[in-house]
Amino acid sequence: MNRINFKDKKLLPVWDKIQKGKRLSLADGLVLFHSSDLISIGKMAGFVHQRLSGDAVYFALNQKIEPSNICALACRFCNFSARKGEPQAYEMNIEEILGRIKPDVREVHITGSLNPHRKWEYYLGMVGRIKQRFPQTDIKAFTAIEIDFFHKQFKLPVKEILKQLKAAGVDALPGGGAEVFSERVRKKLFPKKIGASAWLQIHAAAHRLGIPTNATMLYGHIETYEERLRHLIMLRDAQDKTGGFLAFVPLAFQPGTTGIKPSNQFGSAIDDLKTIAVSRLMLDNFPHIKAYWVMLTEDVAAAALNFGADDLDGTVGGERIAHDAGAITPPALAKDRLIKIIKDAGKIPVERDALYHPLDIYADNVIGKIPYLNSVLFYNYFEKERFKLLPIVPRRMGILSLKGKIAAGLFSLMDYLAQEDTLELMDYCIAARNQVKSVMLFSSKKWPDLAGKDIGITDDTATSVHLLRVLLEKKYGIKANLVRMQGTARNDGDFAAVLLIGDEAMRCKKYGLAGFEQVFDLATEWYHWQRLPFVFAVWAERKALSPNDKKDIHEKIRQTLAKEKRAPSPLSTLHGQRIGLTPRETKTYLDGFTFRLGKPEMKAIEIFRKIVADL
Ligand code: V47
Repeated sequence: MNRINFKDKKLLPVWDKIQKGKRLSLADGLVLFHSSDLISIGKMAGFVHQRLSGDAVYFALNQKIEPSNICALACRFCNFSARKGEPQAYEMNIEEILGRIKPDVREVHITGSLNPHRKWEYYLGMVGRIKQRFPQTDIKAFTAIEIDFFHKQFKLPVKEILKQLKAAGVDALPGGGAEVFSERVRKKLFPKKIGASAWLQIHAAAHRLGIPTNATMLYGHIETYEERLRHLIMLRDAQDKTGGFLAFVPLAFQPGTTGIKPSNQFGSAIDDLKTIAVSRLMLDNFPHIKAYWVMLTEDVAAAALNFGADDLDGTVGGERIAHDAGAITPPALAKDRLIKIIKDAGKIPVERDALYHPLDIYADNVIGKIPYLNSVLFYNYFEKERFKLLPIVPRRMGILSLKGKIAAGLFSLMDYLAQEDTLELMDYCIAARNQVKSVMLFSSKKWPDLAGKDIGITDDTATSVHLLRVLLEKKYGIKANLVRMQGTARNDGDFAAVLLIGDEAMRCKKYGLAGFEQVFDLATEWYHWQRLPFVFAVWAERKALSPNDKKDIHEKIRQTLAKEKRAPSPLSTLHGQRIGLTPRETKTYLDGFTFRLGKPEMKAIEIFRKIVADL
């Protein structure tokens, strides 16, 4: 593992915990915040970044819409809000909002004020019209504060508000309004705003409806380090329960003319970088940490990419909240500029949508890495050298490969079969005999009773969805409607069953998915029918790669697997731990796979290919 030359020896026990995948405590967090060994803190956070996101750094072509600044609240830290009639007060109508969105935007981020003069239909109409005019754009809209306001203003339950927004086109909620989960600070700076428990309940309600969300923390004002850490720990606990948070966004306080005098140790680039790094280290269950350049400045955000941040937010046209409070950053950043910042940090620029699906990448020599436990043995010891690693779910890897962006990787079987003319099969695969444990149909019914029913399909699958169809139609002789789901796993009554894969399937198997009492393992279903293993993924590389590159990749995989045989990497256990498995369960799970393509595997591929073609 990485070597770090610690100046501050008090950090050594913390580093030991991080390497062993143990959770950091409040006391550990305080050690980090009080240490001046900034570089070591950054390296530890970089280690976690690498483990979770590989070399990826995400950004979006996005647009902020702040429909109005007329607000029923008057929080002390906010320079944005206004009263109706004041010269700076404004309200946009829906046409104005539509006029601000450029066609290439892939994420619209809507937050505003609590404007008591607007009707519920205005908000639903706004979302619906944006979706209708720009169907390729994800809508990340309304903070928990606004959701709570809608609930009170329009006398509808929170769940109903969220359901209607989702039906209108909201894809995710932004993380604003959390400020700092401290009653002391709340009473002083934003006494009329909802507190921690209401904020967390609204996010949990969104997660249960399959709406993923972000979380923020406004730092650098009157809060203490301990209050920051308690905020992070509350978010970490909430994430353990729902798994629905995508990104954490530390927001650097902009004093503007608020009159708030930040504590002395705050407001520096050192504090910003440390806060990013501590967030990465404490929030071990958050997939992404965002360096919001608008409030950090471009230079600090660039440095943050080596302090644990794996997301730069995006181009951010139209921002006002920070700029009204005196942020010195430009109003927007060009896509090329973001790509350059990320490349200069030695990372892969990954253009994403609001749900972190990679839409494009801007780097060569990228090796795709399926981010599930079943694939870890190929990557734990992978010496990437001049290659870069991009964790990416199977279906998305297939799409990027079609654009010629993936040099090699573990491909979903169906993607390999569809791209056989440009991809060359290697000797390695992920195949399961008898059971796979991570491709599961969670069902409220027995197989025959699924006829004619809607089955929710995880957006990540490229092969398992075909396996499911094959089983339904050829093994059980029934047809069902397979519907792609967006967002997190849930049961909101829309589906008779849901198909999940990878870590999400394992987590749901372990903790159960309410309403779905029957759990079917698709590899078992296939095995009992065909008496053959099932090949879920195969290693393949671009035919156009140079012979040297090909040789290099083969050699690296061979060495990785050989090293695993000699000394199994503790990283597998750590990964298992993150999804609730004991070390023994992780070992048994991994022992159940075949990683070499043998005769039975090749036969299984041929049979599957024929049945799918027949359908
Ligand atoms: O909630 C208000 C903050 C937030 C100031 O979810 C201020 O991806 C600094 O939430 N100085 C809104 N901050 C912005 C926000 C956000 C931004 C980027 C990405 C995401 C995301 C969310 O701005 C408010 C409040 O905490 N804020 N005033 C100020 N003077």
